[in-house]
Amino acid sequence: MFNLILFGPPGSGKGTQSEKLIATYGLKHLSTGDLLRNEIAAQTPLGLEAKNIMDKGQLVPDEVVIGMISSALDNNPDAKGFLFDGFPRTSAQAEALDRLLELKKTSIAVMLALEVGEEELISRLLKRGETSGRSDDTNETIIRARIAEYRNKTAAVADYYKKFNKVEVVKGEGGIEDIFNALCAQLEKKRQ
Ligand code: B4P
Repeated sequence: MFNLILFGPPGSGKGTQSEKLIATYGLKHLSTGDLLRNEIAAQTPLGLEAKNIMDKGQLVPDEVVIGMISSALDNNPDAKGFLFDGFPRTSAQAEALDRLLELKKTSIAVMLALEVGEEELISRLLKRGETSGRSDDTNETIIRARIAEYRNKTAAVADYYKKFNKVEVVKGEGGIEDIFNALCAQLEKKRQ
């Protein structure tokens, strides 16, 4: 089993690059952002609670997202590997993920970390907000709050995986195809 984390701030291209990586490597895509938006669309109690938090640009509680990932792992026993997109976003989530994977006798092979400047992130997300219908993309104050959450709570997750020598940094600015090729080159190194 080959499991990878695609990491980076909001708007760094995680969702965009995940689509291409899963198509190439046949991995199961697990995006906590998508799972939460599915709950919102279905108007479940979890979705209603999550929408309030996401509309403020804050992170949803750890136990909620860890529970969603745990179920998703159980529901995909035949996956040949997972691509985690937008998860883990806190140190507690990272530790929980390690435990869940250990139960399945597997682990994270690599974290690919996309680096993008703050003004580029804001401009990308505002542009997506013009068409996406995502309420967290239309307001610059909310976008800045999401980036602050990333700096305060999520950036440290990379330090956690650095301890195990699992982090590869890739520049996330430029053409989508060029960034994809750079991600694949790092991924291939870890598959050997
Ligand atoms: P996510 O759904 O994870 O969304 P995101 O980080 O905002 O976006 P992503 O990084 O995937 O977007 P992409 O760059 O592909 O999270 C949303 C919210 O859900 C969070 O704020 C939080 O509240 C909650 N949440 C999710 N997971 C959680 C967790 N684990 N714990 C707690 N809360 C959680 O795309 C951005 C735009 O850039 C697109 O329009 C794309 O077309 C464009 N783009 C991509 N690459 C480009 C390039 N190279 N050049 C120009 N534009 C590019």
